[in-house]
Amino acid sequence: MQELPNRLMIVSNRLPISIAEQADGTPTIKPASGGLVTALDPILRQARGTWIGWSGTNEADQTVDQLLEHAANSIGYSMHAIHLSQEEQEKFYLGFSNEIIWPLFHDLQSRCNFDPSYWTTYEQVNRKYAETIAQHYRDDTYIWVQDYQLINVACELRQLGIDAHIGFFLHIPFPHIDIFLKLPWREQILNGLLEYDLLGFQTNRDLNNFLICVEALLPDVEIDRSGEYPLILHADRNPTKVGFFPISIDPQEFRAAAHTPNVDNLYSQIREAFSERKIILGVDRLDYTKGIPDRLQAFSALLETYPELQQKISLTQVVVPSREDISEYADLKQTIQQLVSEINGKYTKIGWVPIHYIFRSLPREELLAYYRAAHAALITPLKDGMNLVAKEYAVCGPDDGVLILSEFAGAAMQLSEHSLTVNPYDINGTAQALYNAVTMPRLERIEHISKLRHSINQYDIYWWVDTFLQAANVKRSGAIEQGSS
Ligand code: ADQ
Repeated sequence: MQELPNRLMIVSNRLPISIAEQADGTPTIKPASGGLVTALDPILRQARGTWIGWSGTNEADQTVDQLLEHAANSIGYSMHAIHLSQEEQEKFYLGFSNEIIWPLFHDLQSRCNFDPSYWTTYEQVNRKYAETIAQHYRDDTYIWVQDYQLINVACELRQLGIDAHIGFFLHIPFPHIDIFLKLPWREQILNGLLEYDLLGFQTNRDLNNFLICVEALLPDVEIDRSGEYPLILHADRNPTKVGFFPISIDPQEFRAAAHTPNVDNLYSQIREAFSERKIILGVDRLDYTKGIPDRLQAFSALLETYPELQQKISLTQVVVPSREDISEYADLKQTIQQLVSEINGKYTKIGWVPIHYIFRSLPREELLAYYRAAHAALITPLKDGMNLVAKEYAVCGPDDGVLILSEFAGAAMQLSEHSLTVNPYDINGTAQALYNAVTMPRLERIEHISKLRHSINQYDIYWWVDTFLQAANVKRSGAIEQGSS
């Protein structure tokens, strides 16, 4: 019987920290918050865990390594930084990851820049991650790699002769075969994924898309569908187990954080500022997948079609700056600004501005206060792996709030029955859903949101971690159970 791993190593593009400067200019480490970190924290502590990722700084920086070493005691697990040169950041992160995989996997192939030099750097940086993993890996470690920037890590590890148990979770969608076929490195990406022992997707749709691509492009593999999870069998390597594990949030933590005196205060200020008006809320990273321009147009169509709603409703759109070094993102920022000013220019009346546009990362308390104040959330990505904002609003929003959700968000697979689902490309259909949201009887709204909360309580972030690790045959304690494949 082989020796079974009992340590856990998480590998992600970025480490769950940021480096900030103290008043005297010396750098210090701030632990990041967020669902993934919160859920993995206790497990990493129990399992004498390690987290490997890019620190966010340029090149090798000894200070970062020293800071991380010191932080290990207070954080409870160790962290090791990958250092990336400027060129690597450009070609691996902005290039292959965010100008090829990101748009293609979100069905937006026209936004891809298939620059051949990106692939070489992607391979090279994935090798760098693998080399750092190899330095800190022991025979009893389970390695769990996160997301699309690191697809090739298992392949690089195998080339280094590491025969570890390795799992991978894809946070973004997996596209339909007609789209995937456009990728010049399609076989390499599929073969890279098949070096993992367990592959997790957000939804059944993503999983099926992946299996169809495997069947079409890799005729030498077989798929065994007889067990709980499909198993991809190869002639010359370990089988790959595949499943879908919809990611979630910690609803208890969100509810508690949304009901502190500070948030109460901010909530009252928002509600007072908007007086009796209905508040519709959009919250997104700056990204063309989030459907922000189409959403603004839908709001404009609502005001046009139902003029009686003018002065009675406002859209608050929060956009968090992201990836502005890529021209597509800088262009999107312009488009959004232009649309906001056109719509506001057309409809604003004394004491009423239709769209409140916030372009910055809000402090968490303010974001939670907006969730609480909003009568409806308008979440209309053109495509999204999951979309956690939808779950956060359902949990923190008012007891009679309404969730309007794109049918192309992974979250719709779980939440569509109790939300108003829309095709985000359908401007008039989305406007109509908005009208339905603000005219829906209160009891109906209460019933729907309580069902959404029930589902999110049941399938929370801890359920996600547990289910994935169980599929990997890893117990919460970090020990791999006997018989893992
Ligand atoms: P993202 O594309 O970043 O994540 P999302 O799931 O909506 O999208 O998560 C955004 C997170 O940022 C939320 O937790 C939200 O609270 C936070 N946030 C949003 N606006 C903020 C603001 N103004 N200030 C501070 N924080 C803010 C990717 C995939 C998603 C998938 C997640 C997790 O694209 O589809 O759901 O990973 O797997």
